[in-house]
Amino acid sequence: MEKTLILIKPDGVERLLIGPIVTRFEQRGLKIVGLKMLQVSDELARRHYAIHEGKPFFEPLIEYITSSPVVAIVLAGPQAVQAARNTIGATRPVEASAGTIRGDFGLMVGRNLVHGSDSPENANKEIDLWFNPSELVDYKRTIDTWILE
Ligand code: DAT
Ligand code: MG
Repeated sequence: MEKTLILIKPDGVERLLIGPIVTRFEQRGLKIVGLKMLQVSDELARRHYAIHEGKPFFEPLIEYITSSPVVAIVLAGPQAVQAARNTIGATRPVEASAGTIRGDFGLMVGRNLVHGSDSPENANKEIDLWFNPSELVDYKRTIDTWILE
C-alpha cells in the first residue's frame, strides 16, 4: 500500500482542529499507520522544506512550522498521496475547493493548516525524515473489506 506523510501544522493544532482534520482522512478510508505530536526543530523544518530554500516565503515558512507543535501522521492506502492531496486541497486556501480541509478551514497560504507529500517518492523520503521505522505500525483493519475492493 502507498504511504504519505501528513502534518497538521501549528495553526491546525492551535485552532483545535486536530480532531476534525484527522477525521477527514479517517472517513476517507485512509489508514493511520503512524501518529505523533512534536515540536519541530529549526533543523528538521529546514530539511523538510529544503526544496523551497531561497524562495521569498522560505524563512516565514520555517518560522510558521516551528511556532507551535505539529501532529505528524503516516497514512496508507491505494494512491494515498493523491487521495490525501485531494482531501487537503490547493496550496492557497482561497483557491481550494469547498469540502477540502484548506477550502473549509483556511484563507491564507501561510496558514494553510496541513502538509501532504506530493509524490510517492517524496512521501517515502519524508516518512524517513519524520518517523523511525519502529514508530510505524503494521496492522489489519477488519473494516477494510468495506473500503478496499
Ligand atoms: P503544498 O503545501 O500545497 O505542497 P508547496 O509544497 O508548493 O505547497 O509549498 C509548501 C508551503 O510553502 C505551502 O504549504 C505554503 C508555502 N508557500 C508555497 N508557495 C507560497 C507562496 N507563493 N507564498 C507564500 N507561501 C507559500
Ligand atoms: Mg509541497
